[in-house]
Amino acid sequence: MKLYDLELSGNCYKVRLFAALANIDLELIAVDFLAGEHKSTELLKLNPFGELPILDDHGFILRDSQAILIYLANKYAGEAWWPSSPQQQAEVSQWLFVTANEIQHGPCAARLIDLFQYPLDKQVALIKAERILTILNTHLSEHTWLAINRPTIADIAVYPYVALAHEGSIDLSPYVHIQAWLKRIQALPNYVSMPGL
Ligand SMILES: N[C@@H](CCC(=O)N[C@@H](CS)C(=O)NCC(=O)O)C(=O)O
Repeated sequence: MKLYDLELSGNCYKVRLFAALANIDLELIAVDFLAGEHKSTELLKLNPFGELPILDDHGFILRDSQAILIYLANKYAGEAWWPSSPQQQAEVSQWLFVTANEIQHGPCAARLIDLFQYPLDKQVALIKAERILTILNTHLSEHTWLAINRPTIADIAVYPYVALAHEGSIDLSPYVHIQAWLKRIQALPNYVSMPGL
């Protein structure tokens, strides 16, 4: 199974991290992002959105890191990371959508501006980041994990851009419950890191 990958991407990292935690073998295909390889004809055929990560599971092509986590967990890791009950799936899913919205437009956007000079509004990103980090911190003051009282792909999806928030000049020190949760994730068996963490 191949992952078209960028080492510095939190979206790619969450797939690498989950694969490590769930003992799933991945062949990493490093994409030359700076040279714009993700927008090449060949890669646009795999993902018309021109984004990474892209998974190729023996010819089954999948884009979007949240969709990839669901697919891998469902197919290769099962109940442990992606529960089968509708209610539990919904509880996990609501955090996957937070990743694609509030996390993406908050701490992730702040990092894209500082690290990669993306033309986004830093003030807006910081306001959005403060809102989601406050909500997350409150949730984690009462919960060990984001959903269903155990580590799931919800934690893995949300983790990277929260842990990398300092690269968008966001200080996590006021968010003590988030900090404790980051440490719990880092203590999971087979945890792997990425540059910046
Ligand atoms: N919703 C997508 C977002 C993927 C995404 O934005 N990937 C970035 C790298 S972290 C990318 O390839 N960006 C290309 C661009 O901005 O042109 C996911 O979760 O995989």
